[in-house]
Amino acid sequence: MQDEVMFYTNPQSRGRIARWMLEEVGAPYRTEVLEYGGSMKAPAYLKINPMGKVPAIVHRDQVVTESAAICAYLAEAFPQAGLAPLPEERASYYRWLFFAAGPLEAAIIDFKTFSVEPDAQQQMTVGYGSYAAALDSLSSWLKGHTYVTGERFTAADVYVGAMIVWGMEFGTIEKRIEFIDYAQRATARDAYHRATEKDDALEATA
Ligand SMILES: N[C@@H](CCC(=O)N[C@@H](CS)C(=O)NCC(=O)O)C(=O)O
Repeated sequence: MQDEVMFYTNPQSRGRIARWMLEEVGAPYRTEVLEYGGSMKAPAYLKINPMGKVPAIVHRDQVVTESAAICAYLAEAFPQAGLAPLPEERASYYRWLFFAAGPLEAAIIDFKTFSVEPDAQQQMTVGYGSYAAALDSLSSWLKGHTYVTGERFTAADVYVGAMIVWGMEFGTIEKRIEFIDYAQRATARDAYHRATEKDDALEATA
């Protein structure tokens, strides 16, 4: 199919973020489910993503890995969806997209998954400072903004939204009122429901 996106994923993975974005932009796409430790680490897939991780997409012979990059790429490759930032939205779009994919994700994994907490000295070096500081930073921003860039839903909300929605579900993000309200807005999207249904169905057959 012309302009088709090849989508490599596993329903129990960050691939759910990429699928949500694929559904948002209405891209024609084909899904290949990879198995942990199996096809994900096989030579054929390592040629696409040498990390042997999902998600990845291939579009117009180009590979994109990293969920946040996939969201940003698809917003630009399918501009008719209106999810790329307008010039006046770029500052907060890039700021929070990179914040979520970098410091915030590292804070969550270190503190909540591995129970690692940097001391005061180490907090000056580590990009997220502390889990509490990273969460405070995002929640205070969302207190004054309907979406990441203001009043309009963009690709940054798919990524930040996914982190908040699934983080609260898995207990890695505190259930603060700003996060709960924001998650309600994000998960009200039709594309979120379509993506969730498809991944849940795949998970049920695994
Ligand atoms: N930074 C990457 C992380 C990708 C990642 O770690 N994916 C996990 C699943 S959520 C994976 O494929 N793990 C399999 C492995 O490392 O063998 C992203 O945001 O896409």
